[in-house]
Amino acid sequence: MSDDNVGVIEGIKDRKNYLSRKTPRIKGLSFRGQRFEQIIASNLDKLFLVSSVDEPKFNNKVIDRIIVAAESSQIDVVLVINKIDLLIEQSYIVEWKHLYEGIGYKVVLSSAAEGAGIDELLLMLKNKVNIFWGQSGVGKSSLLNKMFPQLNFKVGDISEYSNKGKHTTVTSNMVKVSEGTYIIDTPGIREIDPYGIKKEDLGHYFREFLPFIHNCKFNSCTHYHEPGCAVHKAVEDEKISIERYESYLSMLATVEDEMNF
Ligand SMILES: Nc1nc2c(ncn2[C@@H]2O[C@H](COP(=O)(O)OP(=O)(O)O)[C@@H](O)[C@H]2O)c(=O)[nH]1
Ligand SMILES: [Mg+2]
Ligand SMILES: [Zn+2]
Repeated sequence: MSDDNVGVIEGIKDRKNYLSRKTPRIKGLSFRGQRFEQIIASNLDKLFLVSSVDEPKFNNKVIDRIIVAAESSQIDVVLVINKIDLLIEQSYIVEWKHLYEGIGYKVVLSSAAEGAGIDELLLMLKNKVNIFWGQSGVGKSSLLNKMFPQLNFKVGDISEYSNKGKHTTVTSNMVKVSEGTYIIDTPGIREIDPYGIKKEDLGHYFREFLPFIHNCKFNSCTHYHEPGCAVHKAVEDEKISIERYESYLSMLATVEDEMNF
């Protein structure tokens, strides 16, 4: 602040990375069907991708979309699977955990209700700028409150996920929790369409595809129906999981739609 109480910009720091999405398809945020880039947060060290085993149901497609957003922005991802206190049968969640660990992501099983995984998360976010992202209702605010009770974030606001009209809010507040440690909660972000991803680049954001991509017959291979596709072959050989490949194909379809409007 200057003497006369007017803010003065003293410098603009370079953005090392930023997370963005396509603006939702609603009046005021899109124009004749065209959607723009909306920046959610910048200069991030880690993205905690929060999901839950139930309420809402574990959804790997949503997870993979957020991973693509993070990978395309070069942000480190930690997958958090919350509400493990609701698990009756452990095994299927453990299989998902192994799948993502096999690709190279850290996976934390947590329960904001019972405290599981909290210490592990606290260690991971120390001295970093961290963003918490994931579907509404998975327990992002609850986990943050459990780790930092002084935050007192609002929990379980039904309007966040039942009121479909309410997806314009992307106000995400950054909070300093200790020297060098920052967290950003992301309330009310329902729609997660990564912005500006070309169909020929999409495969690069599925890490486990990388060792195969260069063996595809065509440089511009989209790993869908092209002959001589090494990614497709790797799926057949069970070197790439069918679940991840299906996520890839469903994203590929939306990328194509956007380009053809
Ligand atoms: N059983 C259970 N419920 C949880 C857990 N974490 C959060 N919840 C509940 O899930 C609902 C949504 O939590 P909230 O933190 O607001 O989710 P957010 O939208 O991701 O921030 C609330 O009713 C919480 O009490 C958990 O670990 N176990
Ligand atoms: Mg919340
Ligand atoms: Zn290919």
